[in-house]
Order: sequence, then structure tokens, then C-alpha cells
Amino acid sequence: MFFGGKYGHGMGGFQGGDRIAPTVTSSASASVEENATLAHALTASETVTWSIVGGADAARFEISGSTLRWAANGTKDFEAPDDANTDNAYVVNVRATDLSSNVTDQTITITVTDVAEGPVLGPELVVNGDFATDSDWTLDQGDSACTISGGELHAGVEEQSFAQQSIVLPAATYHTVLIVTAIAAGDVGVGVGTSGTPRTAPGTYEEDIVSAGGTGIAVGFSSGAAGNGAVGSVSVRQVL
Ligand SMILES: [Ca+2]
Ligand SMILES: [Ca+2]
Ligand SMILES: [Ca+2]
Ligand SMILES: [Ca+2]
Repeated sequence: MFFGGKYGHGMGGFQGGDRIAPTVTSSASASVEENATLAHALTASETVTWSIVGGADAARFEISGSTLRWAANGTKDFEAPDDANTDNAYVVNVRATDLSSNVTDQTITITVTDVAEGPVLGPELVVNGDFATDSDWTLDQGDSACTISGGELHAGVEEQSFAQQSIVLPAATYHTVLIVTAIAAGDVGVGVGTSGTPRTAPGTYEEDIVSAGGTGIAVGFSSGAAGNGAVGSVSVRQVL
């Protein structure tokens, strides 16, 4: 009985007898590009279950099986970090629990890296920007030699400017595309409250212009008897 009891105690100890805490073998740090999901594999020296037990950014994570992910399997925006101190380094404490409830915690830092992203543009602000019809544009100044025909805006020989009403916000940046199809002399430019660079040769010109504000988008040809030319299209979209 004595030995049996001792063995019995020993058997009981065997059943719960793993007293060695697991070793976490996966990395305590990783980096991931913005706009991408996170799949940081969690591994240990023995069979474990994983849980999140703390860390400044615990709420920004979730664990699916043995994969550490962003909460709701989402993504991060480098330009708008939502970690506790907004430095794009997200800190979480994970816990590995083995079959005998031994635990080992690990602090993991996931760093979000920047990706060069194109500008986000708002909707097109120009109506009839390809001059498909003789409408929408108002001749602000100049003579009647200015016409819209053949998908182009044609200017005569005086200073001329065609405009259309559109809300243009002060200090906002507008991405403009101007296609100049002909320049006999002088120059032509697009304006969004502030004038863009005068163009003196045919070509496609993209330019971001910071607006002084106003209610007009305009295409203006230079003053003087020598100025004339044609424009094939104009586009203005706010840089958001
Ligand atoms: Ca163990
Ligand atoms: Ca971004
Ligand atoms: Ca941080
Ligand atoms: Ca970026």
C-alpha cells in the first residue's frame, strides 16, 4: 500500500508531469509592408496553444491558430499608424501554453514599413474636358476667334481665357493634366485659382497646383498679338 500509494502519486505526477515550460522558437520581431495583411507564424518547442496576454498594442492583433495577424485580419496604413505611440512599431505579448498549462510569454514587435503610394485623387472637376462639344466653357476674355471644334479648344491671336465654374478650395492641391496640341506662338496654361506653368510647345503636361481658391477652372492663352494655339483636353482633380 505504501509503495502503491507512492506509485499512485507518481502516476498522477506523470499525467500532469510536464513541468518544462515551452520555448518560443518564432521571432520576436518582424516587419510587414503597409496595406498588407500580417501572417506571423508562431512556433514553440512543443505543442502549445497561443493567446494574446498584453502589450501596448494588444487590441491591434488577433491570433488565428498559430498565426499572429492584425485585428480582423486587416491592414495598416503607414501614414496613419494606430499603435500606442504612433511610431509604426506594434507591440504585443503572446503566451504559449503547453498541454500541462506551463506558459511562456514573448513580446513581439511588428514594424510597418512604408510603401510609395500614388496620390489619391478626387473626382474629375472639369466638365467637357475633352472638348467633345461646344459647351460648358465660357470665354472670359478675348475675341470670337476662340472656338471649340474637332475636340479641341482653339485660340485666336489675343489674350484669351476659357473658364468654367467649379469650386476650387484655397490651399488645396489640384492635379492637372493639360494636353497642348498646337502652339504657333506664346503659351497656354491651366489655372485653378492659381495659374499653372505656361506651356510653349505641344505635349502632355501634368502639374500639381496649390490653389489660392475661387470658383473657376480656366485655360488661358498668353497675351499679345502673337499668342495662339490649341488644347486637346484638360483635367483637374483634387489631390486628397
Ligand atoms: Ca512543456
Ligand atoms: Ca498609406
Ligand atoms: Ca509603437
Ligand atoms: Ca506610404
